[in-house]
Amino acid sequence: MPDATQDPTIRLFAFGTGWGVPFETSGPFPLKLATWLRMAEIPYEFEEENNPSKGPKGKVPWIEQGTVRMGDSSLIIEHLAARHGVDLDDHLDGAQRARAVAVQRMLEEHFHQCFEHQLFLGRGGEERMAEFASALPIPLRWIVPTVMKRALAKQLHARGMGRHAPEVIVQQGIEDLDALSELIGEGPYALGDRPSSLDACVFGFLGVSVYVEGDNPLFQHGASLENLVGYCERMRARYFPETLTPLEDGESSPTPEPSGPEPTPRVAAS
Ligand SMILES: N[C@@H](CCC(=O)N[C@@H](CS)C(=O)NCC(=O)O)C(=O)O
Repeated sequence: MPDATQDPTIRLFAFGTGWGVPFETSGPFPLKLATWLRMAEIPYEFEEENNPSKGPKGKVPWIEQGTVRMGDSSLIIEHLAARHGVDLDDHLDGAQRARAVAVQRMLEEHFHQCFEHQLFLGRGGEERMAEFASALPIPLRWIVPTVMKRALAKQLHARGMGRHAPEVIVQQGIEDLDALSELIGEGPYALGDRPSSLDACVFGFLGVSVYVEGDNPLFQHGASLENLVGYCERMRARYFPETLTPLEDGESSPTPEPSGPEPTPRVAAS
């Protein structure tokens, strides 16, 4: 096995966060990668970068580590898993692995389009775009919203999703979330009792959906699915504990969840 202990620290480049998402990034693929790194206990430094075109694939996330520059969350995970000798899936059987591929494709190839559409072109999209742009220097702050919205609409149209009416896009996203809710059930993880790499992907997408503030119908639907919110809270408590509000003096400890090994923490209002 290669010795990765002397490797320089991984720098993870991705969009920053916003609209109530309590993690360092509000991008699903970046949150997927950050989650996987935490699950694999590989340290990284987060670098906010709101210009994906600087990355090797023109998308976020990407990593830099010494002379290595690499884009695409799945390829990065594959590379780091080999380099660090990590296998989060060694306990899975064939059917679980097949289910993982199907769920990952649903989220990354289909739900992602509904998500992006609603994030910036759906209800509340103008406000979220303005919040995103407010982190940029002038004159980019004035130019980027129009350019980004146009590029996103063009991309979604080319892929077919953007040709549907907004209500159809919302409905299809809701169907994905409902399917995920059925598949996960009480979990406690995406494939049962133990976490696997699929959890990085599932949490990447849910973590940037269920905490979104406002009255967008897709994100509100996610927030209404109790088992998915419970799942996010478990993942958050286990892998992103710094995002939880510490208990005040005299407050009682968190109540353990009957179905899962992790406690349900009291969370910050986000
Ligand atoms: N297959 C890529 C997808 C990355 C991706 O779509 N990233 C989005 C943000 S979550 C992005 O960079 N969008 C900006 C753009 O397309 O210009 C991965 O797994 O990393």
